[in-house]
This record gives sequence, structure tokens and C-alpha cells, in this order.
Amino acid sequence: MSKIVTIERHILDQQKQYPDATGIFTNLLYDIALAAKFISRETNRAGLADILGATNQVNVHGERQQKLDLFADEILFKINDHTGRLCAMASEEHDDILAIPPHYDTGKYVLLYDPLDGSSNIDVNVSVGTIFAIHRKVSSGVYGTMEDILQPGRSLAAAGYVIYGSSTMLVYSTGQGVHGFTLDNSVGEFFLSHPNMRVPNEQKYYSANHGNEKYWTPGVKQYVKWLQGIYGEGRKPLSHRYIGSLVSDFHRNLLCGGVFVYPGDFFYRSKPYGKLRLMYEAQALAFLAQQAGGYASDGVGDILDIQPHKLHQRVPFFVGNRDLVEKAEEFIQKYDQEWVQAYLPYRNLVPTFA
Ligand code: P6P
Repeated sequence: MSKIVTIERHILDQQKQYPDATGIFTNLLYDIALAAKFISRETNRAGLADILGATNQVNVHGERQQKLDLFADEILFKINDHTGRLCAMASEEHDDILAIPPHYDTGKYVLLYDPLDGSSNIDVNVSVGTIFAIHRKVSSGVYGTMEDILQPGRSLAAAGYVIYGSSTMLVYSTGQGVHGFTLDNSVGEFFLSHPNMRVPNEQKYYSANHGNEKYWTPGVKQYVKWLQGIYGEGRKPLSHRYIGSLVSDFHRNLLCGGVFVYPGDFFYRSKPYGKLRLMYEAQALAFLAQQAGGYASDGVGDILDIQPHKLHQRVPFFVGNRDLVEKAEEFIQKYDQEWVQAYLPYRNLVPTFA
């Protein structure tokens, strides 16, 4: 029997090797793991309880909120609002920063999360996920501000996701590699199952929604044809796999090799900056990809170098094997200058506090 390693044991082991992987992460990750256990339980029985289906509410993006969205959002906030580890939180489901209630202590980290990404898939029993990112507090006051939230991904202290699939897995990094833990429901504990996850050299899949192909820029269209092997070049063509649930598509490509593609549309369309959000989706997955030997780009440059200017900022997203993502940048640089020149002013906006 191999060594039984819990999240706590793993971080303590890491702490010995890397002095800056402070013990604070043990508690913070444990809080997230506890929330994940609650969400996993509800997600797995969604078909049975009356928690299934949409509410009559829409979120900040005008997307109808699933009941499980709201449940996951509330659990993550309630488990973390009183611990004294955080100075603020932010969620996909809320317009603005989530303040720590005044009667609780604050701490030196900020937690950003997408509580249940891909939740529209719940009713059809497709796996969904939670995505989280942890920044260090940089503002001087007691309570967190937007300055603590809108930091580039390069500054991330930790990030990860939980995938609620055939099994529930928590995958995280504190900057010392990517590590996956699988939930053993019989004991209610996450155990290390995928130590030091690395993007494999073999590349198997590309993920893109071909229903949007008519809105793709010329460079992106040619890039996807290159991925399919249409230009020959002796490269093994990639198979297409698209679940429409970001965490699921990312997780499969992390394990099998490949690239996820959600580009910006033409500017006359509704999503010129793509659909995915920088602060609680792209940054976290870009951090993990980089830690696993991969790379993430908005088609112009490294996602981790983008200075955010607003909480729900969208970003074009290419993530996976470094050579596949860099090839996307090449095609866009060569064939999509009109789109790039229109995108750069948005990409380079600075936040009001700067
Ligand atoms: P589309 C789910 O709604 C989500 O935010 C991600 O999980 C997923 O990758 C993407 O949107 C799917 O978007 O436009 O292909 O349905």
C-alpha cells in the first residue's frame, strides 16, 4: 500500500522543502476542501433533491442561476468568512467584492472563485467544477479592496479547481507543482492520487466550440485547421473533445495533453474578448498550466502577465501544451492584426485605483 497522504500532510511535507509554502495554505485549502465536500454531495444527488434546475434569478452576466450555483456560492463564502484568513472574497455570482463581515477578523489573503463553473450542464449530468484563486493582500487597510483583487496572475499565491465528475478531485498548486487529490466518500477525506501532475509531451485533444466557428477570426480558423492536421506537416492530428464544461475540458487535457481554445470573436459580435473570465477562471488555470509545464495565452501573450482592470473582465483563452498555445499566438500575430489592434486598448486598460 502506498503512503496515505491527505491535503494537510502534503502541504506540511511541501513546507519542509519550500519554506515559503506557509502553513496558512493548509487551513485555507482545508476550508476549500470542506466546501468541495458539501458541493460534491449536493451535485451528486442533484437529480434526487429538489435542488435541480434553474432559479428565477440571473447573475451579473445575465446568466440564469442554477440552484446549485447559489448553494455552492453560499457554502464557499460561509466556510471562509469567519476564519480570519481572508481580507476579502470575490465570486462569479456577485457584482462586487465580498467583504468580510465586520464582526470577524480579517487575514492576509484574498479568495476569488467561480463556485460552480459549467453549471448549465448539471441538469444533463455532465461533470462541473469549482475554480479558485488565492492572492496575497497588498492594500494597507484592515479590509480587502479591489486593489487586492485585481492582481495579475503572476502574483498568485495558490490556485486550483475541484471537478465533480465520476469522482470528485481537488487539484491545486501553491507554486510548487500541481497535485491532485481524490475524495474518498467513505471517510470524507481527499487523498493524494495525482502527485506532480505534468502536461504530457504526447498531445491528444483540442477543445473548441465549432458552433462559434463563423465568428472566429481568420488566424484562429487557420490555427484550428492546423490542429486538425489539415496542413500535413507530419504532425499527428489532434482529436476534438469538447464537453462545454471548462474544468472538465481543462482536466482531461492536463492529463492527456492538448489545448483548450475559446477565442475572441470578431468585434461586431457579442464576445470580442472571449467568454471566460480572467480573475476566477483563466488566471487560476493559467497558473496551474504553467506549474505543470504548459502555458496559457489570450492570443497576444501570457495570461499571467495581464494587469486586470475589472473584476468580471473576460479574456480570450488558449491553454495547454506550450507549443500548441504558442502556435495559436503565431497564427493570430500573422493573420489577425486587425483584431489584435482593436483588442489591445481593452487588454491594456488600467484599474481605477492604479
Ligand atoms: P460555450 C460554462 O458555461 C462555461 O463558462 C465554461 O465552463 C465552458 O468552457 C464554456 O462556458 C462553454 O461555452 O459558448 O461553448 O457553451
